[in-house]
Amino acid sequence: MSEKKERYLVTSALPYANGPLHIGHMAGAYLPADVFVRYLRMRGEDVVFVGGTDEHGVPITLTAEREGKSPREVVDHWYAHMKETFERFGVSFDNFSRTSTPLHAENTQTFYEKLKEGGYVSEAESKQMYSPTEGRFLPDRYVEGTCPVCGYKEARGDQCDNCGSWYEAFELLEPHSKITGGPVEVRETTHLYLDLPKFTDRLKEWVGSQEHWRDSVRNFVLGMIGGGLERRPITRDIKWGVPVPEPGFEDKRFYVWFDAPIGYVSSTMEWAQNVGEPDRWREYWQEEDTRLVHFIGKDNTVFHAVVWPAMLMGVGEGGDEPYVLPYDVAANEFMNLEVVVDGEPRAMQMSTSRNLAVWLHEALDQFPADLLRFYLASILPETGDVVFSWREFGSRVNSDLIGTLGNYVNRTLSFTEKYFDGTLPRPDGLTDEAREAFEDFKEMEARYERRMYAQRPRDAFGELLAMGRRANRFFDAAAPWKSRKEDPEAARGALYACSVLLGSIAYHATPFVPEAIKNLQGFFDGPIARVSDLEPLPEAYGVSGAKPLFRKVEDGEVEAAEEKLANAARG
Ligand code: B3M
Ligand code: ZN
Repeated sequence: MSEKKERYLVTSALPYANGPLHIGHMAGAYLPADVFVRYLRMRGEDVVFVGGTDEHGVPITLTAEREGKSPREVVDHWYAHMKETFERFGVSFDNFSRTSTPLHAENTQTFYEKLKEGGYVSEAESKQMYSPTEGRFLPDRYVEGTCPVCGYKEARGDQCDNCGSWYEAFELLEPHSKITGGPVEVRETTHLYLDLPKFTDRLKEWVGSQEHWRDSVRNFVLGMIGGGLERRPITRDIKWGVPVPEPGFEDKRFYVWFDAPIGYVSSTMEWAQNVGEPDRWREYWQEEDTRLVHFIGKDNTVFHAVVWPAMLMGVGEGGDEPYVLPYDVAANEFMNLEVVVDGEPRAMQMSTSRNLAVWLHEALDQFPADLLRFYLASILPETGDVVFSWREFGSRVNSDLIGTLGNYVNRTLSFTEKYFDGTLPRPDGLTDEAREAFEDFKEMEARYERRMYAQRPRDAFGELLAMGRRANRFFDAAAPWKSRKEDPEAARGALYACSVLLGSIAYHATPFVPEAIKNLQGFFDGPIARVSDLEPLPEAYGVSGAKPLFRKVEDGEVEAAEEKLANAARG
């Protein structure tokens, strides 16, 4: 239980605005954050949840070139698409921004200036591939050639897909541009570097004391520091991105991973402006007692748990503009897909280029968001990789959501409406069975809360299902279908107790299936509250016009969804 109210700033990774969102995105960085935030709000915590799109870097320019569009056209389209998808899925950002705003460019440059003042930026030359016909330096991903190790002809700029070797682009034989096919050559270029080694001791001490972090994240970071940090380039030879305020850097831009995390700050500033208190972002970024929690996919760990904290340390130095450091970096594992080819299910890695993915906007055309949220919450990749299966989606929804939770709600409400005119006054006393059920609920509520505060929404979800089973057991034992004839007052009292449990189930279900609980409030008249907080018990509960909260998933729907994936896998 949290006695003291905290101040939370929660972020979800900023997805590149270059394509649609898929369920893997959702399970990694958005649904767990949203569930956590919704619960914090219900507990009365002070919380701001920010997000936005990442609109710079090679991922954007490559998409633009492939599609014959400008980077601006690409990001405008996908920003709007992603924003809408997040809304449809019920991700309740307090602000959803984007990194191509003037405010964000200004912030990035300010961060840079402060890091430079602190002595954390240096300049150095390096070798880079240059295309004379295009008149520009080419990022590694734009270069192809013959593998220096195995001779494979279509090796990528930084890695060979045939033998797995890892090398620098200038080591390729007969390198050429992936865009024009023309030859490329090696040239010297100058870049700015962030001096990470200078943060080694501070990072080590700080990470070492983060005992509440997930072991996987902490060990990763400590291992990296142990191996020795290196300077990292923070500029690129590219035309799309935040301009670098240095003479001689007019044709360069900041590296996307330099500006992207600053996007969290920019989004918070935008939020503060929108709520009419432009200075309030400072509370969340600059007051020591803020808990800054970053939800990300594990491939982004190094940037959030090493580079970004170093930037925050460097920028906050000097005292006038201190920055908080992340309280937690909730890095999640990956989600694979179950693909059924010729009756054989197997787990496959998602591949957006092969269209082997479950696109969220398409899934939302077919199913209500709550059903998808429910299933994804049950398999969140908190501790290891997981597999999304349409078949399991159908069975989880039909058995756990509808069979356990929905059924409990339905029978409590329909009995009340049908046999007791929809009104349940508080009985004079509680039976021992009701008292016991209440006590069990209080324990489950406390466990749910601990798990949620520890950023373990999947474990909290398990507690919600346990509540559903416990409540059904109480209902079965009270057997109101029998007692309503033999002892109507006892039946009414039992249904009253059932309603107390129903209010608690609804409360704890809200972060996972918010839409359904909103609908429930249209026909259930009583507190959606924890049993632990019901003191005294309400004078009455009422029901009128109850409807089922969830719809079933049909076999045909599962088969159609499976077929779509199988087709993509066959190619
Ligand atoms: N856009 C990478 C990704 O979408 C990157 C995250 C930025 S978080 C500041 O996986
Ligand atoms: Zn090779």
